[in-house]
Amino acid sequence: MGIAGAANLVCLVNLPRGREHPYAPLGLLCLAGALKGTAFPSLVLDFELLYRTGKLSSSDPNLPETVARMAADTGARFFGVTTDCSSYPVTIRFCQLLKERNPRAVVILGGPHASFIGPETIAAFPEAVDFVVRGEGEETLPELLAALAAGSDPGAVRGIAYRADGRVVATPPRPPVRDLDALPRPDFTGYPVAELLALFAPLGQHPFLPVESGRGCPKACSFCAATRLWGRHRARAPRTVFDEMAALNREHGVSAFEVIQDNIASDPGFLPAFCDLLTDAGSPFRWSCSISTDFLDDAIAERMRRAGCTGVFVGIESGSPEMQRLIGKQLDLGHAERAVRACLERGMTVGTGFILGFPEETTRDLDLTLSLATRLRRAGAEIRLSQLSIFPGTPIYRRHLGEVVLEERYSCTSVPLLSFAGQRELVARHPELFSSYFTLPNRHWPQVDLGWMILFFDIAWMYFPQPLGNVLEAAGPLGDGPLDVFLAWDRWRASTRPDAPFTPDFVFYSFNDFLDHFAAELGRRRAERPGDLDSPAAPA
Ligand code: B12
Repeated sequence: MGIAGAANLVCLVNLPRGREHPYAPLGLLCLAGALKGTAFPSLVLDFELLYRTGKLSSSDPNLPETVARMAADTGARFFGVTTDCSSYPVTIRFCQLLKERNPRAVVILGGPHASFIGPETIAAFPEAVDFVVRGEGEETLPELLAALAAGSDPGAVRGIAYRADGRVVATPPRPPVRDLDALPRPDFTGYPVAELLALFAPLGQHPFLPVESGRGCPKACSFCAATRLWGRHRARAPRTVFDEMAALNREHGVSAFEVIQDNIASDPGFLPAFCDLLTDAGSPFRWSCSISTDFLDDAIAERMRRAGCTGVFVGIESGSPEMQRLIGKQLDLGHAERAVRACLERGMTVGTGFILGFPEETTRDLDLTLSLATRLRRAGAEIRLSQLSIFPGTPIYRRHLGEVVLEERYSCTSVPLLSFAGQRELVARHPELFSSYFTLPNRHWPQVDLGWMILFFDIAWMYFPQPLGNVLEAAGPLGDGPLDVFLAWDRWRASTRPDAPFTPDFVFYSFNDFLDHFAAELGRRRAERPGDLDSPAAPA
């Protein structure tokens, strides 16, 4: 790190999160690209990578202090920290500790979480955070740094929040970057790419890097902040994306990519042209992407496969047409199911995301979601169930923030890797900042623990998809859906293992016992209602 200690050094910080895959912090690398050649040299300090490579230990009781010391030791004058919901408490703690060590440090937050709660963050933690940048940072950050270095009024910089004369000020929003192709490439030069790529082999995964295809999404779903974060959706030119892949391939030997955008088909013209470009070049890369099923059919799936696409992620969210309408996603669920199958039939992996816990969701909606997920799992898709998280910047946050409750266990999208003394009190005091740690009660459901429900289905779908399917087939004629099966499991757990730990291992190792218990229960219920039912298959 030759530039450490240089005047005007900007340290771009990614705090450790304990993610499921190794990931390059693309947003910070974009900022490094934007600062290249300016008066503000930057370095990306990726604590997630240090954690994954064993250079930081999550069992270090002083991990927040260690991380703050390492950041302070760079000698940087400016610190730009990227934020998301699950790392926000530790982000605040990190900034406090950094400022204690180096009171002259200028701390700037940005990213999808802080963007929506800039003034609130600065008002709550004036000792820790100096500026919050809203939305895209490539133009705002260099402008802000230039204003600070020149000692001029940052009030002229659009898209920031800060404190002036004891008041919190938010400047007018900055319009979205008009031409994404004109942005500098993400700068990987100071980043230890080889170390990151070496992490994939032990996980049995193909090493990949992220490339952006564009920003934003034409939809405005009630739970998602993407549309509000990025403003108008914009695509990059297929050729720019292809050239970036080719350059990363030349420079780092990587031949697989995750194409980053909430929905690669946001601009309907991009995807066909991108596929053709790759196919004409001999499909040199493997790639995956997120796509809305609206845009996915046999023809486009075939085009994607030929172009090297090996996997897609689709957010379906709910199996209920009524919920599709209420959350504003408006998917045609029959089409969604066919779209998933079109990809699976072509050998692609398909990850499907579902959300449980919308405030209006009834038990019937929930059953429809769990049934659809079970069908897709049996067809070969991977299922990711999430508890509804309340993100700042979303309609759900605006409507329901006043109703959230802090359960004993945090909401499962926000289990922090780093905890520190006083974290729970900090979270409890600021639902407006840490909303994703809270739960939104649902009036229509029985009192169920969503954490257990998600753990139950995760394990069942991962390891027991066939037996679970058989159970559902056997329970169906008795009027039971997947929710009833979970409730039966939950009763069985409460009566036989009331102190069971909340762990995947517990669900896994007790699953066969539950199946035996449930088969016996179904047998009893059938016997009580002879003649009502055809002779049903016993669950295997
Ligand atoms: C890839 C991805 C992931 C990857 C990891 C990403 C990574 N780099 O480490 C994985 C799959 C692991 C992941 C996981 C999760 N993710 Co995610 N993920 C994304 C996704 C699709 C792309 C991120 C990206 O690279 N964007 C492109 C770069 C260029 O954008 P950027 O990072 O936002 O940076 C720009 C600006 O935000 C800003 N900026 C960012 N940081 C900073 C810092 C400073 C100082 C400044 C000035 C500016 C600035 O400038 C950058 C350039 O313009 C985004 C959606 C999206 N389209 O961005 C969601 C997104 C970030 N994820 C989200 C969520 C909720 C999650 C999960 C919690 C989901 C879950 N169900 O568990 C988990 C978190 C797990 C964990 N423990 O951390 C939300 C975050 C919402 C929030 N309020 O925090 C997003 C926005 C999706 C959404 N539509 O809501 N995710």
